[in-house]
Amino acid sequence: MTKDNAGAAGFSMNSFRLDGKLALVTGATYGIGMAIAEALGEAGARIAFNARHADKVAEAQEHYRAAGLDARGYVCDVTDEEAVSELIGRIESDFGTTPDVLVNNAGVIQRTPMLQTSAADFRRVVDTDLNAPFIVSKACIPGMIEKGHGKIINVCSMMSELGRETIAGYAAAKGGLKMLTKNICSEFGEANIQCNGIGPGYIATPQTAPLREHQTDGSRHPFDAFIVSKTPAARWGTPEDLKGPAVFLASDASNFVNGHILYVDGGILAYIGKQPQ
Ligand code: NAP
Ligand code: GCO
Repeated sequence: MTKDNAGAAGFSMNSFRLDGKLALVTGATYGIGMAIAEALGEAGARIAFNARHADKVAEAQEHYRAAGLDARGYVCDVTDEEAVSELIGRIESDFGTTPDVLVNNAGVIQRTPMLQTSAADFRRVVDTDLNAPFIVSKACIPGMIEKGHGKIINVCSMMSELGRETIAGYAAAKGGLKMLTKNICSEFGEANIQCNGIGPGYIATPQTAPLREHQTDGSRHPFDAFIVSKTPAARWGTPEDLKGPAVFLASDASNFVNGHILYVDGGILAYIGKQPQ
């Protein structure tokens, strides 16, 4: 049995370590992507990360290095197939290898009623949240096949399962990302590549800040109170809550987990919601 195919017989607590691995985390200049990159780095991986804004990439690189992590940032828009191909080439040149782990985290959202959402707006969200994970996965899979192993983690969403007003493009993209995850699982499982999703619940990041802003009278945003009532844990998640699940799915400990969406939502998807008092 090769190391890459170690099954339950090969398990030890070191199975959760990522020493010797290179992880690419897209959109990791803040938010969930930064938390996941931190976790994979703390588990021993070298980190490559990207985003669109050079100043934020530089700040994040300093953040990771100050935390003692071996990280290198790149300016790259994941919707640009040519730029992504160049990114993987630069990573291979800089690190001497291609990613063992890919986290498709970069994402955007637009909250407008569907009838006020242009086709261009819809396409822009789908381009980043669905087409880009396809593009980046396609750029990383050949290197994983050559190595005989690989881990792809797609950052899905509760909206991979549920809809909500004003986010038609986002929900459509995240639903598609769930199925892309299952398809990559199906097509590359034999190459010892595991592709799974992480489905965060409502997490306190810049992306959800508009849903948590206090009202002019000092009261909580109605959506804030709504989410707390819908969550058994009675709180918003934090990026920290995603660290353990990400390390698990990136490590040998999950070598027989494939095509699975691991929801990290405090139980929202299981709960009808607290009844009004
Ligand atoms: P965020 O705070 O808005 O951060 C998004 C990150 O992605 C930033 O680093 C951003 O940097 C980067 N990015 C955006 N578009 C990009 C592009 N085209 N190319 C490269 N980088 C890009 O979002 P978040 O809340 O951390 O969410 C991260 C992921 O988790 C997203 O896929 C989101 O859909 C998903 N998610 C979030 C929640 C939540 O409640 N927060 C829940 C479920 C799922 P630049 O803008 O500088 O490029
Ligand atoms: C929204 C939120 C959600 C979260 C997340 C939930 O407007 O409903 O932004 O979509 O980002 O995807 O899992």
